[in-house]
Amino acid sequence: QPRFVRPSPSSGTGESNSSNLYVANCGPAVGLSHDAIGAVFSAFGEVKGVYPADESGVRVIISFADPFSAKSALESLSGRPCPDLDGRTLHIRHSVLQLPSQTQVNECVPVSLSGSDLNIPGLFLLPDFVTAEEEQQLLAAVDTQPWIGLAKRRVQHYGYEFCYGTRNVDTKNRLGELPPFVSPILQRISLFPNLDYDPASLKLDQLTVNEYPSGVGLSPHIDTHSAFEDCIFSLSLAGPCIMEFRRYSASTWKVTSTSTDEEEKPDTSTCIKKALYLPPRSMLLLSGEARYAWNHYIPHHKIDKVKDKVIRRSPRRVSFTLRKVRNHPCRCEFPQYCDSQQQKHN
Ligand code: AKG
Repeated sequence: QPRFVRPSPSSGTGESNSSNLYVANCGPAVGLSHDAIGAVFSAFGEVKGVYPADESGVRVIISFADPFSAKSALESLSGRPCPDLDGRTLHIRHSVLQLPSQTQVNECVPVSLSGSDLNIPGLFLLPDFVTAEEEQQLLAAVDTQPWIGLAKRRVQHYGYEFCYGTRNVDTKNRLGELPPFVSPILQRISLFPNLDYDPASLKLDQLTVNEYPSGVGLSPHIDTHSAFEDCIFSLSLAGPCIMEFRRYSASTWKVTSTSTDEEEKPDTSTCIKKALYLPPRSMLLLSGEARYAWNHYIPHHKIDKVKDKVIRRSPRRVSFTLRKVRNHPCRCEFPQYCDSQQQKHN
């Protein structure tokens, strides 16, 4: 069964004791990640999670730790343009829901073992990109550096800091060169067989190291077009994961009124889902359509099903995501997903 949380039919307007809110008109289909949405709502209290409400990619459930925070967020944010969420007008009501369990298995999307099986243009997976010895050296190197604790995982940033609220970088605030321990990886990337670019032009200058404990994933997102150039590389270390890819076509979905009681337009959006097994030491390249038009997502599972095997997540997965910070507006061929080319929605 899909792991969407569904507001109960009785949740229309009553349920004011609920800690959960149903929020329409924002989500990954319009370039707003669950992290960015969670950051806005956490101004009103502890947010336990942000979940897709359905397949549209423009409706989410926000689960607060207590009903007072939910009520206060609803009263402050509903029916008004939200400057921190692209100026979109949020339509919010209380909701009763069943939270998805972290122990659920990814039964809905069959998992491919090879990047080419996914048939997503611009996506490539190279297994064994580093050796087991190099993997240990890279893990040892980051373990000597300070970690930044996020709600469920830890991160390190090099080159430029990545800001989770805006999902962007401050280009005026360069932290410095990338650390020497990534130099061998950068050299090897320049030999990547599927690059459409002259390797000398890649000039990767931002590294985010993510450390995921078992059962922790990553909410669906497209890396902000205006923040980073085309090619995004992600090296998996220490443990495997399943990465899901979703392409939404929700550009026609729109709420035309600012009233919370207004009928929403019928959901005509669709979502194509694919899933890929990322083994430790593999390198994933997202470029072109894969980078600009597909959300990527790591399900919050402790157990993954790959072909006929059930695989328990390892206690730790560490990824190195390497990107080039963009210094000019994006002019990609996917304007519907491009913050540089999108007009604001209200
Ligand atoms: C991100 O940091 O935005 C990622 O997508 C990380 C992906 C990964 O962990 O492989």
